[in-house]
Amino acid sequence: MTQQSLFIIKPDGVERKLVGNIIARFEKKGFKIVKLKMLTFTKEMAEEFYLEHKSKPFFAELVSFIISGKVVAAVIEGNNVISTTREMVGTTKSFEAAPGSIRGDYGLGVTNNIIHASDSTESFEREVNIVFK
Ligand code: 3AN
Repeated sequence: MTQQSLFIIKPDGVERKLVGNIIARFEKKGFKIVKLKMLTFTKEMAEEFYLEHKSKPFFAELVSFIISGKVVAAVIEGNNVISTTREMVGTTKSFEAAPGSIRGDYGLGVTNNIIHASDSTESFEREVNIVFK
């Protein structure tokens, strides 16, 4: 099923010069880049983006990290792209993520875990409206 997903290379990924490498992984997998941009999140955007985590103890840290530097956001398209992208990204805690996944290969922590990717069609639609509006 052809669908779209959104990924965001977080400030740690940009700072560590992993942008080209990460985009290349998705292109090599066969996904098409539909939209691509570099931006800096405002606090308002970040709070809306992470709304589902508002009550969590790590919310403030999450928001301050995503606004701490430039990010690269992309919409990609392809067969089953949402779940395949999540597999390629790896589990939330970088130190537990499987070798071969992006977080497993490059991630250092939980907040600083290199990349975000939409986890469902609903999340994709909500997120793309914040990042590419
Ligand atoms: P994922 O990005 O793997 O889908 P979510 O949606 O559960 O993870 O969490 C969103 C972000 O919140 C994560 N990428 C991570 O940066 C942060 N986060 C999640 N759980 C924790 C935690 N226990 N402590 C600190 N930060 C967390």
